[in-house]
Amino acid sequence: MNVKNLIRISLILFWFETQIMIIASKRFEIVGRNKIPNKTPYSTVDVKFEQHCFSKCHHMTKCLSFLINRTSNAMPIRCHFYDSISTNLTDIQITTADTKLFTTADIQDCQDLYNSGYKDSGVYYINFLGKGQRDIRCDMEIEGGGWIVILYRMTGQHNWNVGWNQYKNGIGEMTSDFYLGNELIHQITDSGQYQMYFTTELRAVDSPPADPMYYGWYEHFHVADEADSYRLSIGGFKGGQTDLLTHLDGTQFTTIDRDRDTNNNKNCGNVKKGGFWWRACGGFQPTSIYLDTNSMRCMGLYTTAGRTCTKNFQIMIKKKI
Ligand SMILES: [Ca+2]
Repeated sequence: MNVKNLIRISLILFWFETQIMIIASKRFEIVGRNKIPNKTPYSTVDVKFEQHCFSKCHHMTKCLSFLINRTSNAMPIRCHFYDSISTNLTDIQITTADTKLFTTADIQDCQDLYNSGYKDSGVYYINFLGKGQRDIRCDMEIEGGGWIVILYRMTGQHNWNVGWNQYKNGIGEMTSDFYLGNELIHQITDSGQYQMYFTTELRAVDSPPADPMYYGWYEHFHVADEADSYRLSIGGFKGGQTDLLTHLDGTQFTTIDRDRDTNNNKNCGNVKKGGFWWRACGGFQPTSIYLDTNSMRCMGLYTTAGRTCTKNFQIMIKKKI
């Protein structure tokens, strides 16, 4: 057996093992069975073997995703080629047809998406950090785009007054309000140097109307492991109205069932009805009750005008380049 055949057989074995195919510099990964992109393929060809779909897509610069469709016994394999990366959930629909959808696999976070031409904020289905396919929400508008959203509260969904394990594993899902979860945030921020950015819209009724948007940008953001109670490192205030977070550098995460804040008299998780990093329970409360007009509990923060309720909250992180 010559070397060429050996390589060919190895590739085929690898293909059956993992459903991932690497051809030269282009790497493909399966992103769905019985799923098809909403858009029309720019080209469709019939072939004898599935591997032919891979090699054809590889040789077309334009091809970024393809579908393998077994149409009939007479013509067993049909390849549909697409000129976009099919990972956005809104671009894919379920079908009863026997299909396998592949897309280029070098998209592992929001920055990769942005660099590949995905400039719309939203939920994408990608091989996140190479850990497997999952939903992830990206912000593509703020400061160069490519931000991974870790906290998203727009509509008051879900109970945020929950314990350690919920904050560890995450609250909600990417298509609604959510918290990504401390364990994953730890893994992300441990994989490189990360920056953090938050945005919030102050409630006009009790905020200076001229300045309803509030934001903060920090050059350094890291969350330690669970053994260290997801200790926060934050610093390098780079932009925003007020530096609300540098004083939380070095604090551990607190929830209603695990008091790790530096307030000796109270559990800030109980006081604020949500989990976060705190010293004296004040300043920045993105996980508090969404809004209770009776008690005036809300997602709040301290501005120069005093404590203010907010309409929404978004916290995101991005690897420093
Ligand atoms: Ca305490």
